[in-house]
Amino acid sequence: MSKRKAPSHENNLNYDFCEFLTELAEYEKNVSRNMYKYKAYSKAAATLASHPTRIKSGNEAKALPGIGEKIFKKIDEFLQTGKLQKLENIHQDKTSQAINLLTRVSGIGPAKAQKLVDSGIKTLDQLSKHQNLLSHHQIVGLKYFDDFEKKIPRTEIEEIEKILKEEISKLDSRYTITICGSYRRGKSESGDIDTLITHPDYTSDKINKKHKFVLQIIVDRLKDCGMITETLSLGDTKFMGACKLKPALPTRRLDIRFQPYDQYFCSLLYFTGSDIFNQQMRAHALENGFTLNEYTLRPLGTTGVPGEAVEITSEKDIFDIIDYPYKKPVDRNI
Ligand code: 8DG
Ligand code: CA
Ligand code: CA
Repeated sequence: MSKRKAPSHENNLNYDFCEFLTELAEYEKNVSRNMYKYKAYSKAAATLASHPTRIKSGNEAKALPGIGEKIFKKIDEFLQTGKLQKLENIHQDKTSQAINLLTRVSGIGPAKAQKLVDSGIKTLDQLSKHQNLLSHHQIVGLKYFDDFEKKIPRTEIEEIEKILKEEISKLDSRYTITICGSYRRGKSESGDIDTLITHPDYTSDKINKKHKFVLQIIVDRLKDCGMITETLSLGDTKFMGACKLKPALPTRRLDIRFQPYDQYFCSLLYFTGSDIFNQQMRAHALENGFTLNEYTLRPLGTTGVPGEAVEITSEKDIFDIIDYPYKKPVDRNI
């Protein structure tokens, strides 16, 4: 994934709070590695992002779900002083700075970043002199550090989409290829290219599960035509890599998922996001007795054990079944 960012600015009257809460969340995830606190800050940011009015005091925020004492005090501090002392301190801290920098390299997670910092590596220059400590994914991530942080204009993704569709349909015209993520949500630029592929012959039941080489064949085809230039990782259903449309353009991050036909709509919904939209929709599903993930929607029995996957024939089906108002992809930008 591209690195997590604050909830979208659009229609968000509490954007500045979301921004500092997301930064605190990132700090907890990357530096303290406290996933509990990370989730608490992320949840608070998501709540404020979708709140229809501007929050005027910590006290007002307190009434909202997921806003506890620590967070409403921070909102007050921010409203009164225009900043947060905790973040000011973090910005001054050399170890935090180094960990934040290193985790921006694709493939380097918080634990790896901490290890590198412990062994004295704090800059990209130092990192490039110690590539023996890195995996293939991390070496490629470092090589394209600048390129991978550049946003991809929508028009470029449109061209890439056309080529992906042309090339893959040469293998078999029955593949469905959809670019998801921020592109499907109508954004004018994206961090990477999230491609979802399915085919009616591949379903999740045992007999049709044998799609081991399908993604490999697709990736080979895209390499042969010059589109895919790097592989970060390749499994049966998930490819992470890079592509390049023209020599003069940057190398772009490309993710491909190959998903069973019967799970296509849950995957489409998940892979379209946004991340925060997904969290809210999954929470709503749970309140209505369903568990929703990137593969299936399943009812929860009285004991809380998920039942058989519900048959889904469209993205809208999922909304209808959990009784959530339908939102078009462009309205999922939270
Ligand atoms: P961007 O690339 O333009 O920055 O935004 P994006 O397309 O929304 O983000 P992404 O990081 O590429 O993720 C694509 C979708 O995957 C995202 O919109 C929702 C879904 N997703 C989650 N949670 C997670 C997660 O933890 N990791 C990844 N890789 N994807 C996630 O809902
Ligand atoms: Ca992605
Ligand atoms: Ca994306």
